[in-house]
Amino acid sequence: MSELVVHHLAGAWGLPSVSPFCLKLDAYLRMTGIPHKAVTAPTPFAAPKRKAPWIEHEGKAIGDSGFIIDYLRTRFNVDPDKNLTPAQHGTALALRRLIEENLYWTMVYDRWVVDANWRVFRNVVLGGVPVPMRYAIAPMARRSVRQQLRGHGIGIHSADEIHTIGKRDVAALSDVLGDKPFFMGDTPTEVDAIAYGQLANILLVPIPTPIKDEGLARKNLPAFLDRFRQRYYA
Ligand SMILES: N[C@@H](CCC(=O)N[C@@H](CS)C(=O)NCC(=O)O)C(=O)O
Repeated sequence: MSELVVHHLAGAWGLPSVSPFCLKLDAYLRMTGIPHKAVTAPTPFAAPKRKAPWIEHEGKAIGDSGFIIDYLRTRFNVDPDKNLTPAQHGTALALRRLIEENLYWTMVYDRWVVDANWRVFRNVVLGGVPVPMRYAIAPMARRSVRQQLRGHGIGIHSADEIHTIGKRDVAALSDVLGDKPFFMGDTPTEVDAIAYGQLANILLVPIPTPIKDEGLARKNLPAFLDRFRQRYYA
C-alpha cells in the first residue's frame, strides 16, 4: 500500500491548520489512527478542486474533506460513526451542514473582509508565499473570497447581520452539545472532528469577533475543545 499523503494549509496560533476543513481532516486522522504524511501547501492551487485539503493515495488525488473521509472509511475500514442510529446520523449531517455551509462563511467574513482582521490574517493564510508575491496575490484572493461570500448569499448582509447569524449557529451547537462530552454522546464521532476544526478556528484564534465572544461565553464549547485536544492533541 502506498503512503497516504495529506495536503493542508499552514497552521498558526497553536493549530495544525488555520483551515477548518484541513483541521477537521487532521482530527479525523488522529481519531481513526490512519498512518499518513502531512504536507503543508502554501496555497490550494495544486489541489484537484483548487481547495484544501486534498490527499494523494495509490495514484489517486482526492479533494474535499467529506469525499476524502468517505474514501478513508472504505479504504482503511474505519468508522467512528458505526454505532450511531439512523436518527443520529441525520442529526450529525444536519450539524455538519450548519457548521460547514453556514457558520464557516461567517468565519470567512471575519477573517477576510473585516479590515483590521484581514491585515493580520493575510500574513497567516499566505505566510508560505514569499513576500513580493504574497502582496500581489493577497488582493486577488480577497476579491475572490468576497465573490464567494456573495455567491453563498451571506455576503449581501451587514456585519451585524452576519454576526447575528454566526452567534445563532454557535449557540445552537452549544445547546445541542449540552452536558454531553461529545456531540453524539460519550464517544467521539466524525461530527466532533468537524466541530473541532471549525470551533477551534473561531474560539482559539486571535481574530476578535462577536461570534468568538458568544462561543467563549457558552462554557461547554471551550470545554469541548479542551476535551478534544486532551484526547487527540496532548
Ligand atoms: N467542501 C470543501 C471545502 C474546502 C475549502 O473551502 N477549503 C478552503 C480553505 S478553508 C480553500 O481551500 N479555499 C480556497 C479557495 O476558495 O480559493 C471541503 O470539505 O474540503
